[in-house]
Amino acid sequence: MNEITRRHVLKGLLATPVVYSFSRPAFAATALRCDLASPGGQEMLAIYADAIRAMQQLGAEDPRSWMWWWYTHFVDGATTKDAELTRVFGADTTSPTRLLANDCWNTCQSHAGQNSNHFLPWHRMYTYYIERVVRAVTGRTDFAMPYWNYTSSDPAYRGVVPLQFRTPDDPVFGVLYRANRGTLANTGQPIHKNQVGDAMSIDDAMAKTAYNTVGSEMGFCRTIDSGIHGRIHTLTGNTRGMGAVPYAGNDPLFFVHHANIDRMWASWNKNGNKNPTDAVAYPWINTAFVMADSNGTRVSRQIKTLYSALSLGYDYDAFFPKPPVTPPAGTTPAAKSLASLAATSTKVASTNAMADLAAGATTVKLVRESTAKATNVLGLDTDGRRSLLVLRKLHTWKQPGVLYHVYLCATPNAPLDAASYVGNINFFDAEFHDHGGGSKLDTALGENFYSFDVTAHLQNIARKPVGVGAQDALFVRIVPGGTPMKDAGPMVAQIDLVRQ
Ligand SMILES: [Cu+2]
Repeated sequence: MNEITRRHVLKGLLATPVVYSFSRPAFAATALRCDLASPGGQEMLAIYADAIRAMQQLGAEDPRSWMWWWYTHFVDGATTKDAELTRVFGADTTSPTRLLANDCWNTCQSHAGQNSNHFLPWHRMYTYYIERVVRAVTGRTDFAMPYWNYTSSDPAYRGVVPLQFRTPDDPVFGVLYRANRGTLANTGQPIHKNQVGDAMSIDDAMAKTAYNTVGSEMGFCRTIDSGIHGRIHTLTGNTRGMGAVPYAGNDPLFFVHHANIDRMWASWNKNGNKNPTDAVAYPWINTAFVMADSNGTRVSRQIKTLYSALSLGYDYDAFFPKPPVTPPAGTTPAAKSLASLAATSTKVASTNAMADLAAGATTVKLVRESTAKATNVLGLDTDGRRSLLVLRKLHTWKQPGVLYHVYLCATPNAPLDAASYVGNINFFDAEFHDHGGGSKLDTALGENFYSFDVTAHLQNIARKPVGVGAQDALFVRIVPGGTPMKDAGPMVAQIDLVRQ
């Protein structure tokens, strides 16, 4: 810590004294998590800043320290969990706190090979327990984690990192600043400003009706995880911050971002969508995660006990509405159950080479499977099923720091216009890292894929005079939204066209 930083820390402490208190009665009423731009949210943000200042002064061996909570997500990418356990706790491997650290650290789900359905519950538990630590270290038992409303319809807030997170010299809020962010993020510009489409939209996710993946179609959990969640990470932080899993938990933006992610889940449930409860079909709902409670004790919770914010004792001041239901053109959704759709999932085309993404547009050819029926436009049929473009096995050596925009075209040089725009992908959860067990590439990446409904795109191609070529081949074009980090080496190993 340099002198200037140290002075500000001290000044900040004087401005807002931190009270360490464990004797107050537990907060009983429902805690209301608010938009951090609201008056109540601003008050909570100051408490959050006080807490981080206090937590940063505690050593990593303390389950209330900032480092403990950063490491619970993932240990500093410059070192390893084992090395940090030894550095922090010494040679004695039997102390209860060390054993707890061993159970807690590096457990973020699902960015290193775990079941992708774990993403929402693990992060709910993580945000919930750090909220309790904030209460403990500040004595503010009324604290509720405010959320960063980057999805706000107000352009002054949409995609804009709140001012308090980018004022390094502020005696109270300076602690929320991190230099390891993108320029747009730390200068208060919309982080999605250079992207095509609307990268802050969550309509795709909110329209999902299944929590988990069905056939080749992403469910709600995966759509949030690899969609808006990954986009916010990629567009706010760099390879030493929010943009990379091993550093993300060190940016105070992390928890206000995840409070908003959690609000999306609570909203999706409030809109009538159900989390899986059948432990035979979905055995992962009994999986338990371990974290430290605010008094340093070990807590273990099964996923199915994390389904309801209200039963955990908190609520939100506002929710996302259900997006208007517009069944994709050419489908007969009413007659088909999700299970039957999954059972009839058929691959009709695939790429025969991996897509190594370049600094400009990368074009890959989708070729009709020999077993697939010949139709007027590849993948377009009248059997009532939808056509999904599925991008699998994303990998990068380091975070490229940009979104990639995907287009589906009839010819390799077709214009990259709104009609051919499919959506965006990011590589937040595609960077190889090891949870400490020496896991290999395949298992470390886990279920890492995107699927986009391209039925309307194919119908659009069919309306144009594209020639006979579109019967046998289509072209996927992938374009970075900005200048990717050099030597990141992002790739998509497999792209398929699936009818489901
Ligand atoms: Cu995250």
